Amino acid sequence: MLLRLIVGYCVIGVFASAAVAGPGSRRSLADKHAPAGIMGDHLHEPGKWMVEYKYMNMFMEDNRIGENTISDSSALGTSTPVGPPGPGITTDGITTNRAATPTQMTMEMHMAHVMYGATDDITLYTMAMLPNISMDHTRADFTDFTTSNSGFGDMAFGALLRLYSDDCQDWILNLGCSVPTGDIFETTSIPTGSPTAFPYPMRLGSGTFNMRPGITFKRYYDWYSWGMQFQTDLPIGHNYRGYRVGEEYRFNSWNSILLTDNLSVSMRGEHLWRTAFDGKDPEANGTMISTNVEQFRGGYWYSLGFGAQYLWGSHYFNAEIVPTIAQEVDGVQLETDYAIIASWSRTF
Ligand SMILES: [Cu+2]
Repeated sequence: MLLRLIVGYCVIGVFASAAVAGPGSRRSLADKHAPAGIMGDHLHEPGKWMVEYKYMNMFMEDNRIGENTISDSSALGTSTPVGPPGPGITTDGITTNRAATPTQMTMEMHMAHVMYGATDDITLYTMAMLPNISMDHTRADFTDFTTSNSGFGDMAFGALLRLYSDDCQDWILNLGCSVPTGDIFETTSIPTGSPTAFPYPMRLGSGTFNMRPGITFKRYYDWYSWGMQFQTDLPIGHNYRGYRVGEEYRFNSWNSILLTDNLSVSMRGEHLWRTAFDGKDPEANGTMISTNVEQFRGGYWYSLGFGAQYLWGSHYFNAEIVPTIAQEVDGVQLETDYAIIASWSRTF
């Protein structure tokens, strides 16, 4: 895979403009930001603002146990081990999806992002999120229903600190966090006829304060750049409904190639690890549906991002398509197919 990536870049590189600017203005060209799926990778000069609108839509279809796709009918009433079988891991099954199984889900997210350069070495940011989640289901009698939920999500903010920079590279520490502004107490009457709590993945927030530390490295060359980032999302304590969402750990690496000063293309690889939920919401009945099982939220996902960036004056466009190419879920969960991410930003 790595070899293919390198060969691919060499081919693109032949077509790359030889007349790109020197290292002095290197951070102001089309690859100045990381691909669209990455946050917290760049700083702004003191007194400068950036506003950004970012859109994401993630598509999930079919159920999976571990690494294997299963049919909708075998997802109903499945007895599934807790975690992938392995040395020291119990294979005692949890029987779930007795009432219904999810078959498909889209998670759309509108994000408003503001950054401000406070000093040479510190940039502050905040981000508001509006998730819009829709899930299709099949009942045990094979009738279908769809539930959806949308509203204000958890608000994120933090500070980006420059650890080290020279002519062509940056080390940036992200001291980030989120606050529980997303509602986790909404109900739907669609599946049962009486108000029932939304299952875990359809709730708008985590219900907890989360720490989100991360670290980014970026290096620029004449006509290309690369970077890597380790980013976490760590809930603190339990929310008022008695549970804590899983921890998230993401490792990303990417390359961007300048085709001209104003246009670049990028490729990114993302490893995502999620842990199971802890505690339990007493209203989440895991035997009825798998999206209510705390142990069935963790796993590992590997995705690739193919992106392009376009700089037009002070306007910056950044888009990516992100297929998930490998995943191993704990228990039975919907599988992730792909996401699309697009943003417009402006600095002034
Ligand atoms: Cu910015």
